[in-house]
Amino acid sequence: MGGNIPVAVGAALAQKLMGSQRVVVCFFGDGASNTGNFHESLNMASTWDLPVIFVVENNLYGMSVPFKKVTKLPDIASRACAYGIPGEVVDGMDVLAVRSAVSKAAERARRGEGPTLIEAKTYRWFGHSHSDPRAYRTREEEADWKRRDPITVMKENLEAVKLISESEFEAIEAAVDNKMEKAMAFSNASPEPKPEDMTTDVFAPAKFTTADYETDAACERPFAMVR
Ligand SMILES: Cc1ncc(C[n+]2csc(CCOP(=O)(O)OP(=O)(O)O)c2C)c(N)n1
Ligand SMILES: [Mg+2]
Repeated sequence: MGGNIPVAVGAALAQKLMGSQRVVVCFFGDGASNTGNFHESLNMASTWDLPVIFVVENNLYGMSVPFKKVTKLPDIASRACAYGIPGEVVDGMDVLAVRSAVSKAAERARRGEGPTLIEAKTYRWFGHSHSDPRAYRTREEEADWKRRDPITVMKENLEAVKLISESEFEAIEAAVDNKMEKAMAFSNASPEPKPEDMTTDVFAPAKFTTADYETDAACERPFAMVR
C-alpha cells in the first residue's frame, strides 16, 4: 500500500530523462496518502518538476478505518501546497469532472511544470475483503453513494441529451464483459511463473539461486541481497 507512489515517480523521471511527452498517472487510496511514501514522492516529484499526476481515490475508508479518524484535514488535496504544486478536489463520481481535472494536469506536466495532486471524492462499494462485515458504516450510507454510481449517472446524462441509446449502451456493456472474460480466461490458462524467474527485470536482484531460498541462507546473509 503506497508502494506504487515512488515507483511512479521513478517512471516519471525516466520520461523526463528520455524527453518523451508521456505522463505517468498514479492511483492510490486515502489510507496510502498517510504513508511516508506519499510525502517523499510528492517532495521529489515536485522538486524535479516530474510529469506525474497523483490521483488519490478518497473513498472514505482504509480497510475498516474511516478517513476522518486518521486525518486532520478534510481534503487530502490541500497537502499539495506543502510541495508547491496544484491540488484539486474533484467529484470522483462525475466522469467529466475527473476527465477535465486530469486533462489539465496532463497539459501542465507536458509543459514541464511538474506534478498535480488530484483528490477524487468517491466511495468503496464493497467491504475491504469478502470477510469484512462493514460494521464501521451504515447500509444507508452505502445506498446513498450507490445512487451516485458514476456509470449509471453518466449513462442517464448521455441518454438525456440523446447521445446514446439503450441498445448502444448494452453493446458497450457486452463488449466490456467480453473483454473481462477473455482476460480471465487468458490468466487462468497461463502457466505459473517459474521460481528461476523471480529476479528477472529486478533492478537489484538477489545473488542467491533458487536452492538458497530452500535453505536458511537468505536469512543468514541479508546484506548480500543487493548487488
Ligand atoms: C505499508 C502497508 N501498511 C498496511 C497495509 C495493509 N493494508 C492493505 S490495504 C490497506 C488500506 C488501504 O486503504 P486505502 O489506501 O484507502 O485504499 P482503498 O482500499 O480504500 O482503495 C491497508 C492498511 C499494507 N498493505 N501496506
Ligand atoms: Mg480508501
